[in-house]
Amino acid sequence: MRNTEYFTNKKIAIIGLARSGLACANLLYSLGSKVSVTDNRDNDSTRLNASMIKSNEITVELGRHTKGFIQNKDLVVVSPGVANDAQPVIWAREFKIPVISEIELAWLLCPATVIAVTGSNGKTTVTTLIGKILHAQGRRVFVCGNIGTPFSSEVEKMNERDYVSLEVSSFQLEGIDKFKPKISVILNFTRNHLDRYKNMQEYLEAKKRIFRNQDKSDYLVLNSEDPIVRGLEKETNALVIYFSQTQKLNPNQAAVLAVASILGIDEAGVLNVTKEFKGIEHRLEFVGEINNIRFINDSKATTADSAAWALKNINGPVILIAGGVHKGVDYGFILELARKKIKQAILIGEARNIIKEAFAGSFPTEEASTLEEAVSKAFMKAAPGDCVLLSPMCSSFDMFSNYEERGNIFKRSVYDLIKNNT
Ligand code: UMA
Repeated sequence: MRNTEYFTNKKIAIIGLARSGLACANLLYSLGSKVSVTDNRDNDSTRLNASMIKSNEITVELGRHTKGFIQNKDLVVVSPGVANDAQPVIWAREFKIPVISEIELAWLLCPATVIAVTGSNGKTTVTTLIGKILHAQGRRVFVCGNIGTPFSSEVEKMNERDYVSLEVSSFQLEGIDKFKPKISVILNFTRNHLDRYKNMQEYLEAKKRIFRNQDKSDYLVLNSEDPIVRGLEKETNALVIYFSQTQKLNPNQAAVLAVASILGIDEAGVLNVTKEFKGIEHRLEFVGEINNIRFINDSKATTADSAAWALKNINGPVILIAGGVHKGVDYGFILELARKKIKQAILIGEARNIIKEAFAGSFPTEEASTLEEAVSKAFMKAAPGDCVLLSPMCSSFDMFSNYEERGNIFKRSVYDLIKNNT
């Protein structure tokens, strides 16, 4: 790692004690910082994380944030799920304490070559494929970030010959200062996160921070078919490389090929990996089949755009399970496609009434109070040839800890159905 001495003896408050907060706390403690962590939830998951903190010298505040906890700190590190207008962030600004995001912290320490991938859809697939391609070339690569494993939990293991394939979200980019990837990728830009941003422009401004510090020694890989993304060429100092889908390659694979060419890897090196790639967990993941009824787990789809991608890629009538925390997006814009594909929707979570209204008159909807109940209702409505698809279009936090837990519960319910019906 580099710059480690900067953190020694610094008083640092971390906001949020989920995956990112826990990783930051343990990392900073090992660098000799005086660490404290605050989380406004006091529940099983924050208590479990508190128990995984390396030392009782790290102070933990659960169930609330207090001003005194932030006061007199040298630095505040925020978890991605903590918005810019959260009370402890406001206090930090009042006290003129610098506030950075978890990826900025890891970046400051990172000696490796960083390839950062953002966009509204496809980030996880592209980040994973870049990792696999580098690995196949015998290079050591860490695949982390928004994909699930915090950057700050991996950085201690890295050296200057290594690579990082880093999925970055707009939330993580909000709190960067010096973050400067060697290669940045922007896949696409569509409606998302309007619960956090005032409008699409504010969301785009956050995404654009991925290339804000890049210079002409760096690369920015842009989707030439996305009108908003294409236009970003004017705003960067990095060398722009465009990608577009071809008959042979879908947009994600085309983006990966562009990154590979910068890294000196030829097309064969990419195709060997993409042809073997079975996809990622919770993204259009085939779970099982009963009486020719297929079950697909697309729990990672937290936007209507992602659900639209799933619908386009599935053959046969769909029984859709959707709902969760409403992210302020308009579900109506997928209606044309949804009417062609969806036979029935089963709605769960906080957003169920909003989605029900958006879908009214297009196809029947029903509600379920748990995901298990939704799976069993969907199965009862399905006929041979149909597909039961969990593609929620919403975040998971009203009913689950994260989308992985939601996907795992879906899969478990399907496995139970298979056991009882075959
Ligand atoms: N909290 C406070 N005060 C607040 C608000 C929240 O204390 O005012 C607490 C919450 O109670 C919670 C913690 O802060 O305990 C927030 O944690 P977090 O939501 O940042 O959760 P992590 O487990 O650290 O997960 C984060 C990313 N989560 C979000 O961006 C919401 C994960 O992305 C990421 O995988 C992980 O870091 C590791 O890098 C998930 C995600 O949903 C997949 N991302 C969004 C998306 O893809 O659409 C952006």
